Amino acid sequence: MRQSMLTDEQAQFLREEKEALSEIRLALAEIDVPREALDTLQEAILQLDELFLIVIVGEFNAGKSALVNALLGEKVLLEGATPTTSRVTLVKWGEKIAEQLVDENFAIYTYPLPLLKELNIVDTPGTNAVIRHHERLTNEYVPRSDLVLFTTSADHPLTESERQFLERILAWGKKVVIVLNKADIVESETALKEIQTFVLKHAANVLGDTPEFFPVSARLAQRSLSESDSEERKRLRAASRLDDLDRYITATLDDTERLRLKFNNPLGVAENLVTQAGRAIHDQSEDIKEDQKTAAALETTISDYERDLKSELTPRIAEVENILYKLEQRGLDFFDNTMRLTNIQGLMRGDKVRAEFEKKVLADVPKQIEEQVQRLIDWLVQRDLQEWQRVMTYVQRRQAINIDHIVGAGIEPREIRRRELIDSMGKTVQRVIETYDRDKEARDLAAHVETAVAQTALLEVSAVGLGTIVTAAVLSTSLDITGILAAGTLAILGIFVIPYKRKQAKDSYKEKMTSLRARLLDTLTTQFTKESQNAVSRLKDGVMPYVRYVRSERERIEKGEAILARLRQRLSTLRAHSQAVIGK
Ligand SMILES: Nc1nc2c(ncn2[C@@H]2O[C@H](COP(=O)(O)OP(=O)(O)OP(=O)(O)O)[C@@H](O)[C@H]2O)c(=O)[nH]1
Ligand SMILES: [Mg+2]
Repeated sequence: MRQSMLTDEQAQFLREEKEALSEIRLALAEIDVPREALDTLQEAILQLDELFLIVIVGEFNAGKSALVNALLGEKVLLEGATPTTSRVTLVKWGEKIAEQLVDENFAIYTYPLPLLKELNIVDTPGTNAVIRHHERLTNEYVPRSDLVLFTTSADHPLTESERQFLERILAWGKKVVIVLNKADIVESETALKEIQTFVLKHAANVLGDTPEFFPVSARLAQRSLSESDSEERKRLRAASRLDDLDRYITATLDDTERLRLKFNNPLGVAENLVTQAGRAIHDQSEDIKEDQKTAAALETTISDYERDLKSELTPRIAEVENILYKLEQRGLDFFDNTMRLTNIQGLMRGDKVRAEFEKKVLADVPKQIEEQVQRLIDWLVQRDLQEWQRVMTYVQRRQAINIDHIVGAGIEPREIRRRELIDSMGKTVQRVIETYDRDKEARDLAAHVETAVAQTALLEVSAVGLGTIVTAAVLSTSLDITGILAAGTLAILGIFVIPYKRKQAKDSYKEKMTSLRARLLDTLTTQFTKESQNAVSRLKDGVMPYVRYVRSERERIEKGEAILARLRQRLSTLRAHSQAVIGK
């Protein structure tokens, strides 16, 4: 865009627009928009500094090259009945007529025509040609254009593939003008009107608006140029109707209108990319839905599991506590019943008292405790296996969905990654379940508990089974007390001290039992909490890579959505601003 044509305000806007679009491009790069799309936007931004660009598109053989030749008034470009134009061809102003084949996809023609000082024209290879490569060239060039001359031929006006192409052009936010070429082959004005109605109706359906429409004959226009008879020349020129299109390009499309189209061109491109990115993100968001459900189910079941273990542990350990309370009570009763004056004979025999104590007080407490702890272990092991099986059902459900979707074309890398994670999680869970040996798990757990109980300095002995440990602990506690009743002591102090001794024995016993209970319960609680946590951790290790991936994907998608929302806002502000500085 020639800066001299711009007001200060417009020049300022142009700078802002370029800056904003570069930022938009960077933001799009952040959300994985494909490289080619970013390049397209870059090209469109650069195009702001170039002359107004008209791109002629249409199916092969529609007469695009003939139309450019007619507009230029010279047979510059090659025409032909078969797919002819193979390069995107830029026609621009130059002092001399020259042709430069830049590469196999691109050519530049220079021509000393005044109109070309104001605008550039691009001829493109026809769409729907057998040579798909041509179509690609055309699609790539469309985003750069400021105005598209959509050329359709009167012998097959607006074919289905043309209609689809029109849709693609519209997606880029282009201003489209429809040229119906080869009007000379239409036999009557009525037939031409019919064609016009048909084309405009369908084009309006696509574009949402009735576009400008120019029926022309490039052939008659060209013929008029070589006609020597001036009357005939005029007649042919009039019959070609090319002047209407000419006038539209030179006059109607005045500076302001061109500026408007130019300013809006890269906005349309950016909007289209945002729309495409939005669609891609939406699809990804749909794709991840099943995984979100699965991940949420896994997280819930594991946290429920964790909570259950915690909440069930307390009452189960309380049962052990209860056994110990009863033991204490029986001990106290024992002292009350045994340490009596009437039983002085019995008391004199410490070993007998001790045997009595073991039989009546300790009784089967060790066995009870052992059984209770075993129940706790069995419950923990059972619950653990059950949890793995539950996790397996969620994994299998998710895998079944993958199998359902296996038919269908190319799987995306993201999808592949997700499937890998699901499969590896499935394998881990499967392996754990298949090799789960309940007896061994229970044995290992029991061994851990015994070691822990032995290690809490309840006893300085190595573990020989929980029951034995408990027996020894209780007896060592109680033996002190029965020791108070040693025959010698009684003999020396006589019978008067018995009530006092009884109280002392009971207090001491109570105190020691309290401490024994506290230590035993504390050890069991600590150990079982640790075991529960291990079980939960193992489960988490199996599923967390997947859960974390799903979470991070969700975050990525949300971030993308937020960026796109911001870009939409930014683009609409830019559009409004563009409108304001152009004064329309
Ligand atoms: N009857 C008639 N024939 C035309 C007219 N314009 C072009 N033709 C003929 O239509 C054929 C195709 O013209 P081109 O200009 O090469 O068509 P194109 O759209 O550039 O084709 P590709 O380059 O292959 O995409 C040629 O034989 C032209 O002579 C016209 O106005 N009337
Ligand atoms: Mg051509």
